Amino acid sequence: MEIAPGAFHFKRHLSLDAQRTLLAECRALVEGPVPGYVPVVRGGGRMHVRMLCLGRHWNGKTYAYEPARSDFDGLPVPPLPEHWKALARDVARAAGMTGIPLEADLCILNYYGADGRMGTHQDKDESEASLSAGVPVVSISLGDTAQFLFGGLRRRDPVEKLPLESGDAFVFGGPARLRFHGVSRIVPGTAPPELGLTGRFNLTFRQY
Ligand SMILES: O=C(O)CCC(=O)C(=O)O
Repeated sequence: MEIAPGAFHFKRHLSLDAQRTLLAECRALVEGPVPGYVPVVRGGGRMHVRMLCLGRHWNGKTYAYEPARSDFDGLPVPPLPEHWKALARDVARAAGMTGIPLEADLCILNYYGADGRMGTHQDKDESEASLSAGVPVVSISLGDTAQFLFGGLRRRDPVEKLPLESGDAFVFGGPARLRFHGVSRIVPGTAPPELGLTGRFNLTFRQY
């Protein structure tokens, strides 16, 4: 469903089996040798998610990408799995983003607990070439439903509230690439029981 020019919401895009597989991979990564962590951003505030970047690390102090986590523990960023890149490419293609295909080279994986949230922001730390071409961001959600906020190109523009449920994909590219967005809250207990997940994982795939 196209919710605005360049913005698409695919409900239940991933089957339950695909969600289960992806969830196992997310868990293994976040608990792995380069673990998820709670970033402290410029100004000293702690984010309300546990984050792990793959492919390139997003530094919350500089808002720049880098190969190792210089704002946290200095560990090198884990690679972005090839089959995750393919998944992101397929979702972007399903949105009809054929003129501006996504060759993701990074993914920000966020875990939201019951009190998880993310303030509205633009994803604008990718390269000028990627942003000006409108290369899409592909977001995939697993677990508890999030109240997703999708605004306009200016912070003061009206914001639409969209529930992002487990297995949903959301794509924003082209004219929507720089729209403000965020997560106001997580709805506890809404994950499919088969997943055995409390909270929510979100993966955003981007092309630097
Ligand atoms: O969790 C979400 O659905 C949005 C995540 C997000 O805005 C981001 O990673 O920049």
